[in-house]
Order: sequence, then structure tokens, then C-alpha cells
Amino acid sequence: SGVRLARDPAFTPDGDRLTFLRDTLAGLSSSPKTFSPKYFYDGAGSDLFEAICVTPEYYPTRTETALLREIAPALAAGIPQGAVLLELGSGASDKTRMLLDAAPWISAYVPVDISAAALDGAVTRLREAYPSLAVHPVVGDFTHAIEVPKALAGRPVVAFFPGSTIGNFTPVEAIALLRSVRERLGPGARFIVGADQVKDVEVLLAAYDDAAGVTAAFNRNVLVRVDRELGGDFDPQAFDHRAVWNAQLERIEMHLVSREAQRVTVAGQSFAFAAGESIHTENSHKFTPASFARLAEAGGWRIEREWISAAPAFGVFSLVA
Ligand code: AVJ
Repeated sequence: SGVRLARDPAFTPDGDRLTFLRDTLAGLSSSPKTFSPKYFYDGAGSDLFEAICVTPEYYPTRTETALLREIAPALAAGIPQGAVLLELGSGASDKTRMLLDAAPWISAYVPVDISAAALDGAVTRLREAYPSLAVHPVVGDFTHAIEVPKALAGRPVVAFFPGSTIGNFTPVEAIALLRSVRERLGPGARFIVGADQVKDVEVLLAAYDDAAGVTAAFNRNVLVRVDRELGGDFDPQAFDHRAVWNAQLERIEMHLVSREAQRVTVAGQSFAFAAGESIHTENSHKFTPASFARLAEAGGWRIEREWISAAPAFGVFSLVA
């Protein structure tokens, strides 16, 4: 479509591919092997994630959306007149509508997402539904592309980080991200963060290993992407999708497990896999109100208010700088 997308200057198509290549080779060279979950989200990966969100097992999206709808008036009360809403990892921007509807005085929306395809679709739909809202999309990695466009300088900013995407980061990384958002937004800033909660292991595991295999396809899609974009020769079907609960670190881990001993080549470099060896592709940390409060405080924020849904428990936290 004709949507114009600003790019984080550090995120040109070439730079993007080189970073993906460098990270992939480094991840396959390390022990244990790892990939960053940000590489799940090419166009197909973003579509697969949207498909995960409507599986019966993946409760976070529908639980958080219902909670946001319920608490939207309370959240809106903390959103200043003329505010800019800055969203990290905006994807389809569906949850954003709860805030836009409850606080129609929001003057501008800055969605930041790593997937140009997802942004393009979301912005097209939002402009149609909210014709008086200024929408300034930014394609980029939100861990560094969180600048508010110059044209909007001076307006109060409310940052929005739903979906428990914060759970993709280790505590050390999450604290660094919270700090950098705080520094960029300055004094008086607000940050609305969604954080999934620790719960029964069976519920968690099912959410990351749905019966229809959508999550498995999402996990394997990163191999499809390495093959296409980096000239790899992965056979995605030679790897099993596995979700495990790491009780000590309170996180779901996703892995791609090699079914047998094999060698894989990426950009001319060969990597050996033992039978049963995995690539660790994602962490999804789960929180308690206490563990999230410790994280937010270490990141320089104070929890002004929090809401936890009825089971399956999902939390929304309103933070002030
Ligand atoms: C979009 C990062 C919040 O961790 O639950 C869904 C991604 N991975 N199923 C999550 C995901 C597997 C999702 N986040």
C-alpha cells in the first residue's frame, strides 16, 4: 500500500540484512546455539504470530485485550490532553484501539515495529478508522528506535508496551530497555506495560505448543527466513518445536531441536548439530506483581497502578517516571 514508513537510520535494508547475518552466525557459533526472537517477525512471521493469537491455547492476547477494554477509562485518565502515544512492537495495533477509543484527545500515534509489512497493514487500517489521528510509523528495532518524530516535539508522551513483549528480554536487558525509554521520554513520562503472570505450568506450556501447530510453524519460520535471506540450507522439518518451562528463571523457552546429527550451511559457513541439540530461539519471562515491581523500579520507574486479570492472570502496569 502507499503508507510511508520512517526508518530508524541504523536500520537500512542492507544494514538490516548484515545485522541478521552477523547475529545468526554468532548464534550458531555459540554454545548453546541461540537466535534472537526479533528475527521471527518477517511478513510471514508476523502473520503467524497473529494466527497464534487466535488459537484456543494462546490466552495472553485475548486476556490482555479484555483487561485493557475494562480498564481503558482508568488508563485514559492518566493520558494528558494532546498526548503522543508511542508503541513499542506495535504489530497489528489491535490493542491500541482500546486506548485511542478511551482517550480521543490523543493527538498522534507513533507505532514502532521491526516488520514493515505488519506496520503497513496496521497503519492503513488505523488511518481509516481514526482519520483525525496523526500516525507516524517507524520501522525499526524498538530497543534503539524509540525517538519521537521532531514534528511532535514538546507534546507529552505516553509509551505503550503491551503483549508481554518485555518478557522476551532477560531481566538485565529489560532493565536496560526500561531505563532507555525513561531517558528518552524525560520527566513526567508515563509507560503502560503488559506483563504476563506466572501460572499453572500446563496452561503456559499449551500456550506455547498449540495443538494445531501454529506456534511450531512460527518457530520454524526463522529457519525458512535464514534459508531465504541468508542463503542457508536448513531443512525446517529436520527440527522439532519444543516449549519448556524454566522454573528457576520463571520463563517459557522455545527451542528448535535437531532430530538427528546433521550439518547446516549458512552463508558458506558450516555448523554441526548433534542429535537432540537445540537452538534456543525465545524466552518468554512470566512475572508476579512483586517480580515486575522489582524490574520496573530497577529500570527507574514507579508503579502508579496495576491491574491483574482473573485467571489466566495477565497484568497491566501503569508506570510513572
Ligand atoms: C509477542 C513476545 C509476547 O512471548 O508470548 C508467542 C511471542 N512466542 N508464542 C510471547 C510468542 C510464541 C510472544 N510475544
